[in-house]
Amino acid sequence: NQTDDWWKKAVAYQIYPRSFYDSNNDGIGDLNGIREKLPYLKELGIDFIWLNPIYASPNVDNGYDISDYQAIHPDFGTMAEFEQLLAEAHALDIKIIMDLVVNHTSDQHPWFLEARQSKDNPYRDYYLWEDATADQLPNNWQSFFGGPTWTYDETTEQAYFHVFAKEQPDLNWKNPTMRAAIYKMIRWWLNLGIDGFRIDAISHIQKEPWDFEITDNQWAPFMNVSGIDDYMLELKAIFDEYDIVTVGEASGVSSEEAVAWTGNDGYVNMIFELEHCGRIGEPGQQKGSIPHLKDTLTRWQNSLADNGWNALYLENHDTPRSVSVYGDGSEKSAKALATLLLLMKGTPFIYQGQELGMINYPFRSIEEVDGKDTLYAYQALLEEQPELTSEEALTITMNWSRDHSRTPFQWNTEAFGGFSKTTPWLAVNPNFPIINAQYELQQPHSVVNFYKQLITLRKNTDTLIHGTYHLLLKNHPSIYAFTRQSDTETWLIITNLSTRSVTIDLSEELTLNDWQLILTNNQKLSLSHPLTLERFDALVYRKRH
Ligand code: TEU
Ligand code: CA
Repeated sequence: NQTDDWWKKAVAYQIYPRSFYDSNNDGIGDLNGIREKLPYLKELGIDFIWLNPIYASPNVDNGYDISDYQAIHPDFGTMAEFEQLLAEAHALDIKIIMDLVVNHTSDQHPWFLEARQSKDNPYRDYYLWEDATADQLPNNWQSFFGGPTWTYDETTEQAYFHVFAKEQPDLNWKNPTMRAAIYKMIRWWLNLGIDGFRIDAISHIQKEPWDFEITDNQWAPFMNVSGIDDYMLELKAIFDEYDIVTVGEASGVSSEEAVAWTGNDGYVNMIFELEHCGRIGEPGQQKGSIPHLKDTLTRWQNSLADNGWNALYLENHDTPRSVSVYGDGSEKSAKALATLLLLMKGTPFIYQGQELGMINYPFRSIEEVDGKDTLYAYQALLEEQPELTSEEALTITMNWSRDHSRTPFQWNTEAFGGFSKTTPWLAVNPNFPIINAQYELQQPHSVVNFYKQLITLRKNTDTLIHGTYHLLLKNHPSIYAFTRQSDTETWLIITNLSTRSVTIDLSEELTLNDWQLILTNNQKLSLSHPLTLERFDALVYRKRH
């Protein structure tokens, strides 16, 4: 029975291990640090954790460039420590899913070190090589991190293909021997007892022919290209042998196609779409557009209403902080966003620190930045628009930088926010004396306690898990309101995602009787026509039928 899937009732929590908790005070978060903090996650009400990559890696892309899939990076600990973390999490009834990065490896992976030796090396065909010269690459496709998708290799006078950095060569999925090696690795982790995978950049594993002509979308040659289904079905066959949850990061898969990806007999249980956060950082798009957010999330809710399942998120390790993008940095806006995230239909993913209302970092100079793509974009911007001052270029670049979400978790008021006793790898946000877990847990009206309430509410309410979603006030520029409905009850969720007070009229959509206010971040408003909402008000009502 589909409705019994455990992951539909679950609340997930994303941990960026490097920035969660540093147990041995070397400035880098680690596995023992996560293990020490499991009780915190239990108290929050978390059912499963997604761990960003913890494998051996030269860290060109913070662990997304893997040099050994079956080894733990010494920064994070040992395999024994990983197994201890898994065992203790399981004892608390918390599951753990791992990042599965199989679009590419590190250029330091033994397979690639072999492959680049010679054209007839047995590993050569694990990757994508074409004849080239230093000035004549096989085509003009551009990579996500900037620059060509091809890097010329002098030894063999060919170029290899990569959709991310040149240190992340793409695997050749057409090669069955390569696929078998990846599948063996996948089984190895699943046999160890992990609870599933978040599958990185999986929609890029299939590429168009090299002479494919790019028209409107420059990423089209490697975005969910036809033929990918064969590989997804092979992966699915493995996943189906285990009781696990699988979440594909699948940019380029449309909300219509997502039915095939996540519905009955879908390849994975759910996918992360990237459309709703896609516009942040475009020129003139410093703040997230609320109409765009509403439209996109609603399209996905509707598309997967009867078949398929949504993975819900407002931020992750690749985005700025949602409270800075869609909110005004205030606690109140953090709570309004939490209300949306936890009460839509799908499995919510809370990104570490989001439950505290952590906000963007006030970067003052490019020297403070770590993210490779951010540094590249900053340089490119200065080259394209030499009239910009470095401050202006920094401001524009930082609108969407990945570094905002990667600053260390703020545990308490001690030095470095209690993350570490040494200077951390990335600076702690100076607001840690007010935004931190310890302080907030003691304050009944804090952001973290609001999250706890929402998580409990959701987990105890079948209608909030399986009930239908219906958007209200579709064309309103700042009100995000919807209902969740089952045979027995209707829930009404209203948020005002704006710094202004707004008066709305729901008389065409709702009758007034029998609504009970269940949760709010501000005033105890009973439902009326018209209804005035203050800045970032969030209200949750229930009506039993
Ligand atoms: O991100 C992948 C990612 O963002 C692309 O798949 C996306 O489709 C593209 O940028 C177009 O919008 C994942 C990880 O989350 C990220 O941290 C890694 O850097 C990246 O993969 C490479 O492994
Ligand atoms: Ca450490």
